[in-house]
Amino acid sequence: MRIVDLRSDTVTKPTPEMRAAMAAAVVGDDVFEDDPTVKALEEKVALLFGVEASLFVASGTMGNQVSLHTHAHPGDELICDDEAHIDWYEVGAPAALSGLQMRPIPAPGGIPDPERIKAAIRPENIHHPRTGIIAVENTHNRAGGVVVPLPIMRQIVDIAHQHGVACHLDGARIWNAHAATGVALSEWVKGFDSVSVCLSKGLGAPVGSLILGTREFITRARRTRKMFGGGMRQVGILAAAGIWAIDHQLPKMGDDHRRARRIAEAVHGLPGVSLLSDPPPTNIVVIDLDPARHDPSKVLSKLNDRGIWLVGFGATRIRAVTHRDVNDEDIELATKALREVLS
Ligand code: TLP
Repeated sequence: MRIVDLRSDTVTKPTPEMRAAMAAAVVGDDVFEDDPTVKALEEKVALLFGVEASLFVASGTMGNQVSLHTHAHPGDELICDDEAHIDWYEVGAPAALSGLQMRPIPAPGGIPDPERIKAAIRPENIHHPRTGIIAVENTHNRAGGVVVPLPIMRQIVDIAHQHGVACHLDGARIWNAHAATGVALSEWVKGFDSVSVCLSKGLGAPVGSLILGTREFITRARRTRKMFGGGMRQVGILAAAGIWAIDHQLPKMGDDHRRARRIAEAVHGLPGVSLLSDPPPTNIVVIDLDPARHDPSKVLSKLNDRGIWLVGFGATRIRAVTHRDVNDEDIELATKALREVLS
């Protein structure tokens, strides 16, 4: 049976061309900073985003956590939104690894309110934790791939800096914000003190993320990465996949967004079905099911029986994510199955 795997954009497998680039990669020991392919990737990404430097890390979680740790002082407070990946899916790492206290702020629709963030910054007082970091996520995963508008990002960065607070961007899918809006990657990261971007989501590389920042920040982040066990050796074989992904996949990301809209159109208006964002702004489709009509776990298992894989995304919610390894034919199979199961 043909499987259409829409569980996440992390499920892509390296293409034969990507594998060829990996096999041909010139490598060295990256802890000694002499892997030329890692260096080439880090320089390419820094240039693309208009920042001084970047650092290859194993995952998006590592990118976020190495960044947070490099900024943090134990006992500091970390402000993020209450649906942020950092809060939901990173295993409590800010507290466990960096001694950070979480201060999640509601952000309806995934769009943080700069005024609410400003109000949450702690005033100077011997009793209070110090507000150390503000983190923003763009595109926003749990909000259904929503693009946080550029003016909001800029306002948050300004507020952070006016209060002497570091600002971090979880830009795992910032590529999708760029593809959806046409706004340059460099604009999306402007002003942030650190940014984490993933190669292993919509770009379809098998492994890897990068941290972006000033040369001084990246030098310190390199030490944190080593402390977290993330110093890798002949890792140019993975960096080569990343370079290939940026060159070949970035220009095609709009196709994923078009396919996500196709899924949304197919389920739009079905009884007991609503979409968190309609139309979906990027490659994530979050479908809300009325529990009086649909049992999400049964829906998922019936879809599974038809070879269409989605994930549960809350008690009454399922998620489909489009990516390089699903084509138009796969989307037709998925929409047919979704209509059958949800009608
Ligand atoms: N998200 C994964 C799961 O962890 C939920 C997914 O399937 O969407 N930031 C954001 C915004 C993410 O969505 C993810 C992964 C990460 C960071 C972490 O990346 P990895 O999985 O590489 O550690």
